[in-house]
Amino acid sequence: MKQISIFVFAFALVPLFGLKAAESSKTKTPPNILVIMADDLGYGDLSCYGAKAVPTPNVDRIAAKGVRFTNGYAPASTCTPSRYAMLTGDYAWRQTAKQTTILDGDAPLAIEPGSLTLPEMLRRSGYATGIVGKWHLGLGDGKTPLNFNSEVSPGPRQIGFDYSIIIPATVDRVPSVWLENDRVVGLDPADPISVSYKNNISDTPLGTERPDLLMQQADKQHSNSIIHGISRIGYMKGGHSARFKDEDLPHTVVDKTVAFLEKNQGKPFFLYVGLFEPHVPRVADPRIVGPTGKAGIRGDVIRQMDWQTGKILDALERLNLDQNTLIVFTSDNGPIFFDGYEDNAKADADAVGHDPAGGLRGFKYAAYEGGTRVPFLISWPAQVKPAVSDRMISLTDIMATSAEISGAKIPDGVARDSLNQMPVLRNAKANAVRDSVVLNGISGAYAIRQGDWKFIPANAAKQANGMGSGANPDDPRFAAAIVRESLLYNLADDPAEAKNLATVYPDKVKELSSLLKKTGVRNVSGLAAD
Ligand code: NG6
Ligand code: CA
Repeated sequence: MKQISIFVFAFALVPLFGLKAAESSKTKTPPNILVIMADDLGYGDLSCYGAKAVPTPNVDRIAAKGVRFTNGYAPASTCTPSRYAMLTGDYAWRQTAKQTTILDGDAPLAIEPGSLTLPEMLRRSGYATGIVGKWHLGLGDGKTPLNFNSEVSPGPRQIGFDYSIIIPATVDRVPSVWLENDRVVGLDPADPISVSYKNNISDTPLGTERPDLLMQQADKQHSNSIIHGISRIGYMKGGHSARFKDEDLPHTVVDKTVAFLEKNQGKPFFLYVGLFEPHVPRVADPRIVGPTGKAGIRGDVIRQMDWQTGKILDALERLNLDQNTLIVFTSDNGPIFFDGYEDNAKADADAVGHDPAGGLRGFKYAAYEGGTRVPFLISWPAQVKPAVSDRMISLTDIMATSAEISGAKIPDGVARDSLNQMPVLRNAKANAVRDSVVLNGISGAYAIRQGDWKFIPANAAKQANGMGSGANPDDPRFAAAIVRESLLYNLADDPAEAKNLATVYPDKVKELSSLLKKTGVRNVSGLAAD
């Protein structure tokens, strides 16, 4: 009797063990890695982070399946340095030779070709790598003038992406075209493109000349060439058949992303999707969002961003890739209402009580929390349980985390600001991997957060700078980013950075000041002498 029961018991275990073995070998396949980065999306802009007036059910699907970080950071409050940091694992201010402030559409490549970036690391580990959407990290070598009529290189494909379909800078900067694998899409050789950020070479009227042609009135900086009813920063001539229409952008993003997923479903892949929303100019396609919703146009383009995310998630599910794909959903910097175009964003949001920064202080451009703390979701259903985590994480950490799960090695001196966050992803209650983070605003503003303390040294800037060519340095929005006196906050008691404790805790100021110096930050006037 005893024997029989042991036999039965052992037999019953066989299928169980068999299943376990199959499961673990399946999850041993390196996961796909998909980074979806919104543009200027704030900490309070998603319904999974508490937004009431802007529904984001699709992004919320990622939150429901993964870890929602409440202390996730973009290391800069503007696009170029944040994306640089994400792709290299280094804070952008570490590099000296190249420019990593907001780049023009004809600026040279800001990342060294051939360097070991996040995509290059994964490519060397056998991943298929691709980028779809916003680039804004420069193109060309800076020696020969950029020529958009032939191969535009070096660019994404020289820093690790096998496949690339990008717009060069921002939607509000010329050239208003797509580049696929280094060539302008839909270009007629008989109508070559030229671009200038200095001289008016435009063959379409300027915003300043024909405001009657504009869908949205714009400030002076955004009033150069008009492309399909929107005036942009910079002058563009030719390339008429290649010029995108703003309302088509989300469709191209979805189509190209889904095509990449279909093509590469058989191997591990790394895909970086740079969504354009809710950055200006805000143009929503009514075929996607229907009539304008409660929170106005900014709410509409967030819904449009959510729609694209949903289409991408649907494709992953259809291709059975959803379990073993690690998805990061985040933003490159905090939100802003007015950023050059009169689209009534602030009044519409105020009317429904929508706060894009979710109660944090400041906006895009500033080193305050509102400029740098962003939505940060990571899901990987095969390995990571849903959780909410208050542990600190930065965009730079995507690289070391990806190395860990793909088996790639990061040599010394590379990805210096990147930390492997797998311990936190595996156990939301694990000790924090990241103890501090450095944040960088415009005009040389820096901040360091360590634990609950945040220190923002005064900087010497008299006027705002670092906002890209043509911007008005006297603009009050930029002035708000300048730090005139050193600031110390305790974020646990004062998440909105309202109570400056710098004179109350001078030792804390000293400690964080020397910690910030130790990271390598230079030329900040408010740092204490050693
Ligand atoms: C600024 C533009 C802004 C935006 C930004 C880049 C002003 C007045 N102008 O120069 O509209 O294009 O550059 O944004 O602010 S980012 O998110 O790509 O960094
Ligand atoms: Ca941005």
